[in-house]
Amino acid sequence: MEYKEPFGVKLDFDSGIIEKAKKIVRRLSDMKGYYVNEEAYEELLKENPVIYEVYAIEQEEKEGDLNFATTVLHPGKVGNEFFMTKGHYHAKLDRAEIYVGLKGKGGMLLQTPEGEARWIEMEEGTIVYVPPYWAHRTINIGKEPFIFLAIYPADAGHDYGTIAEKGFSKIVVEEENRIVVKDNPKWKD
Ligand code: M6P
Ligand code: ZN
Repeated sequence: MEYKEPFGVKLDFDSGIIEKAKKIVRRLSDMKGYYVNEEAYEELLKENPVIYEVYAIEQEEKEGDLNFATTVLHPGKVGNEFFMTKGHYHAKLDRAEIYVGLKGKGGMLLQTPEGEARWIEMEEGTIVYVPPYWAHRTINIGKEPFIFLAIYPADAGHDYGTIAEKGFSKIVVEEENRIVVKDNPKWKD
């Protein structure tokens, strides 16, 4: 039997950076079609801000193993819709995930394949259980970076296509200084 080598790595709670992790940067230009207000999207595209960074320590896609990653989701809005991650189902749909809020104010939108949605607010110390089959997207509803840790099966995989095509049934926007979760006018059933 060949055993893998255990290891410890340092997570900087302030910046969200995990040492030795693979860094993924997602800019606005990576998210065409994701936000409802296309005019606001095109306008902000002139600046093409970084929406979020992911610091991931990933293993081979094998059953039983675990990956983990932090995400630093920056504050901002496209029109009145808060900055968010792409969101995904797991390629292996029945794989679950755990999120731990580290910093800032945000939340998670979850959705079943039938489009039934849930919104769970997150802050430092909030642990969110993402059950099997639920798509998940995080959203920054604050004025500071929203930082969280995610732990997920190494063989879960990411299915971005379904969300890219159909979106989530709900969107999270600011209306009269309030955070409102409402029906997505572009949601394709
Ligand atoms: C979490 C995990 C990662 C994911 C990241 C960004 O850290 O769920 O697997 O990649 O968030 O979210 P997305 O992949 O939807 O852009
Ligand atoms: Zn996931």
